[in-house]
Amino acid sequence: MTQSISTHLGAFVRAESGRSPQDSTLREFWAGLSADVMARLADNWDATRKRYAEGRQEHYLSAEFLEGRALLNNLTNLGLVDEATEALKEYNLNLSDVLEEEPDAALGNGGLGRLAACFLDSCATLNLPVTGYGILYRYGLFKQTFENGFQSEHPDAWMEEGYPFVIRREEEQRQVVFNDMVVRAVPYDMPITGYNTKNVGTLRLWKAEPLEEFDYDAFNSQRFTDAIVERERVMDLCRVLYPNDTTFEGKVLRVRQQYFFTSASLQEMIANYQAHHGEDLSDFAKYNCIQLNDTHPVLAIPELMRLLLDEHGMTWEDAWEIVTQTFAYTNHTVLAEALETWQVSIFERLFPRVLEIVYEIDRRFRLDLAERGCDQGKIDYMAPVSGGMVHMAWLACYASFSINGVAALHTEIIKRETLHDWYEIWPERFNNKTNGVTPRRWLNQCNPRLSALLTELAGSDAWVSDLDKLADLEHFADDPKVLGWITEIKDANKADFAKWIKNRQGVEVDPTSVFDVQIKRLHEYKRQLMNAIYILDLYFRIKDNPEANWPKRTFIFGAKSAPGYVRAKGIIKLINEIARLVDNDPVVSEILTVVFVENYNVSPAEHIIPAADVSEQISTAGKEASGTSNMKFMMNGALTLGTLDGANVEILDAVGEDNAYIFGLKEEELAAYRAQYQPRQAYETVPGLKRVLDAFVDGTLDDNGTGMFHDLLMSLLEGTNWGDPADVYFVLADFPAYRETRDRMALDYADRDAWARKCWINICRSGRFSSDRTINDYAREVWKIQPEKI
Ligand code: Z15
Repeated sequence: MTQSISTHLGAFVRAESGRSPQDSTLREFWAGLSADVMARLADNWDATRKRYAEGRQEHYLSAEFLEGRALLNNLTNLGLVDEATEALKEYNLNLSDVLEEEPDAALGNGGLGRLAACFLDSCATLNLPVTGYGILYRYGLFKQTFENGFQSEHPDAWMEEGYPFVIRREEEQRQVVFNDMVVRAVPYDMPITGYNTKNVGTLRLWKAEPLEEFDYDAFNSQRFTDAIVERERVMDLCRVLYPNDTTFEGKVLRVRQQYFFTSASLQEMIANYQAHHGEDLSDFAKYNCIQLNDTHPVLAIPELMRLLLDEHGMTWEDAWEIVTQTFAYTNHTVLAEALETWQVSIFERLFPRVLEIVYEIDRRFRLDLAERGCDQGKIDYMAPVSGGMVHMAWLACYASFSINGVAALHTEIIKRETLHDWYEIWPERFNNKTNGVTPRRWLNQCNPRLSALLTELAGSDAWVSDLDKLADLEHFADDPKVLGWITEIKDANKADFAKWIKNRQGVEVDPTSVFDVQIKRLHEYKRQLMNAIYILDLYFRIKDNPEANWPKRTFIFGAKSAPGYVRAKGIIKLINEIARLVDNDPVVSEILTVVFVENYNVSPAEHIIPAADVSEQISTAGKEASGTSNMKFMMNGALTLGTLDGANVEILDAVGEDNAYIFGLKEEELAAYRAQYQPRQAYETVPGLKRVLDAFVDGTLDDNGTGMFHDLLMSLLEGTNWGDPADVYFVLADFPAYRETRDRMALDYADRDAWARKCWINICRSGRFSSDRTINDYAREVWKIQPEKI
């Protein structure tokens, strides 16, 4: 199709609305324009799929893909943004208004799911033969509202009103067999377009459906309602995304989901192999590599064994050889509460044959380790099955040829601690792949002003798919004219944000204030509580001395808490109460504003990040495996206020100490610090701290009688009765250094040229945090795949 958008838009909109375009809604325009985009990419998509099916491929298995919106991404990649803008003008519509109609595909919780989405974007752009496999959740991550400052959760039926970017592929369905049900797995494919390429990759999301449209027996024997109930039991399988980030919840339905999508994906890989390379599966690993995104898809290991043994008649030895050359495992966390361990009894109930295979892997593992001279204690600890539990990470480490962490520090920690015993035996399996983010969505699309400047200064847009090119622009850091433009662009982005948040939540923010942002899942280790304590302390300091020359600041939060994570919900309520306290104070509200963005998600992030001045990356050292918002902020010219944790370490390495604000205890200092740490002493002696913490419980802040704020205080001062020490995450220990650094940062902002210079250096040195760099490293060092340009 070579005709312009305006030629067909009316027809596409009519097909959606059944009305004239003049009478159609914005939503129908969104659907119509999206349908046009799908029509335009169809042939290239088909050609890409056929091409990839022939050669060596990588399969990215992930329980989560946090895609966000698709239309602008696809319009940009197809070079259609200007045409679409013009076409909509004929109907007196704005492209940005139409884009805002699109629901976020929030099939992920946070960093891990968004990473998978960035990776697919890079694979498409780099023409790499990679396919993503996941689950078509009917309900994505819950929608968050605040009711009197408390988080409440609402279902996100994101595709109930129709979603144009997935295609059902009825003819490619598979069967997944559980002990107690047989399920049809129907693939829904989402096209993944790339920048400056015709290649279109695929995200394949499986949907569970009953084997037969109706259970005719049940219908005919007057058990109509039973038949309906049985159908719903199958549909339950992919009904909802579990809303936990970095915490494990051992629900049976969850393990069903995991087996469902891994089994369906493997069956497809085998069928595709046989269609192209013959019945004999000996060369399976030559043509296929599977990346396991955390342990959620680790059931693929015993399931591939089962398929090779039972369905394809292979010997154990041959099958194991293939399995151990196929799988690569990415670890995303060192938090103990995230480690997936399933009760043997659950496996027994759902898929006894898979359990049998897991036991056999376990038996051979134990023999293997005994032969290596390991003692029984060590063998029992490392075994895939022990204490009646299946340890998914241990299984992954044993069967995978590659084990990687997601930032340099994180990889060192898993080698030294979390997976140390495996590292001792198989050091060659371990490697680091520092995360990255796609500069298409996270710079080119979300920050058009800055992107235009980069393109103008660079003389082309080549930086969009080769972010290292920005390094050539660093000399403009000494050009006062350019520094002025950087400041103007940031101010314009902040004014846009102010309009957006006013319209969304009715909050007024001052675009001339420092925008200080922490957006990420709510977790104690991420220390939103330390941020809140700072703001409350600042509030009291301003009350003490209102005449001083306080810089104006806007504190922006975005965070969802897992619905069952009571303490995290307490922190949300606390921040909302501090926002109210500040807002109700006639003096302080002239200087400070606290905004908690409701329902934080990918598309809000696209509004927030380009407007940020300060990027809060304040996790307890050693706890944040990588972090990825830190990279998005850097690319958009916000300065990092952070600890030496995760990828912050590498950001500091890239920009140097003059261009980042680093504070706090280091990971290697924490153990010794813990031995003598007395949070209560910090409470008594650190100036201002007692006043702030007492305000949790003395009536200054109101938790509506829930006791939440008292619990937060106790978590800092007393520890818990289940054995955690007080202040597990060193909030009070790091608070003085955090306060000093953050204060200094706010003062530094006043010199806008000096500040802009730092921002520019951050932007120009962000090349290594493009997911293109990450994916090239995976492709070369782990997947051994080559670009296949159509
Ligand atoms: C998740 O979002 C992350 C790790 C996990 O183990 C789970 Cl279950 C979810 C995050 C890490 O917390 C974050 O540091 C990292 O940047 C991200 O994965 C991508 O690797």
